Amino acid sequence: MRFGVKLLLIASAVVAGGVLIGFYVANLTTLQGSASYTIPVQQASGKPVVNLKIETVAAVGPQLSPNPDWVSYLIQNQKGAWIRRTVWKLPANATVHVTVYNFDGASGLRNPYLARPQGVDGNQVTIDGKPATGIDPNDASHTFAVPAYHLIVALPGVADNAKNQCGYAPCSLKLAHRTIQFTFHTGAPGHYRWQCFVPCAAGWIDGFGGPMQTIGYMDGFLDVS
Ligand SMILES: [Cu+2]
Repeated sequence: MRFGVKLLLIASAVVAGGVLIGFYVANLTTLQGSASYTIPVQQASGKPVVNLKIETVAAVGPQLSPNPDWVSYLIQNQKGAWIRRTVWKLPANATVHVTVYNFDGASGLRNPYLARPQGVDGNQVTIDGKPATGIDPNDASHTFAVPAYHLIVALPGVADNAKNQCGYAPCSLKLAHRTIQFTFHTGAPGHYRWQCFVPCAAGWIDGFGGPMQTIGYMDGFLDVS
């Protein structure tokens, strides 16, 4: 084979490989349930205020995902339904009041430092109505973290022996859960990653595969504009 032909074949193979990788990445970020959800905005003293209601579940269930056993975040839409969307459109310079209902048990944090809330008002949260500036790292079920905002909140888990635990999501508030509330502020417009840092993906290598690295489950984006 002539050198020129060989070179052309190699070049086409490299381009084809690149295109396939591109499709793979696009698939991860678009097809895996990453459609965005626009959170309704209210105004208080002329400033945008958003109420974010989310739940974290041990198993997302067949109703909400082709991967029913995956651990997941869900967001409540305006009709009160829990939907699997983790890309959230938020206004810039807004106050965001977050309520997380966690239905999952504890997995524990690898880094105990992450058990102290940071990047939220007063660097404190309320847990089941009581103010807290940290939790036992072993009790962490998931974290809500926005690295660009230096924001991290560890969510304590439901006790192993709790009655009425939720099997498959969507989980009703009548079932055993923890309620974690905090407030943070969006700044300039941008596309900010958020994610869980607890190795909560049971059955995956080191607990960090599958739902921990797929948009639409344990991570997403804040689209601030
Ligand atoms: Cu998690």
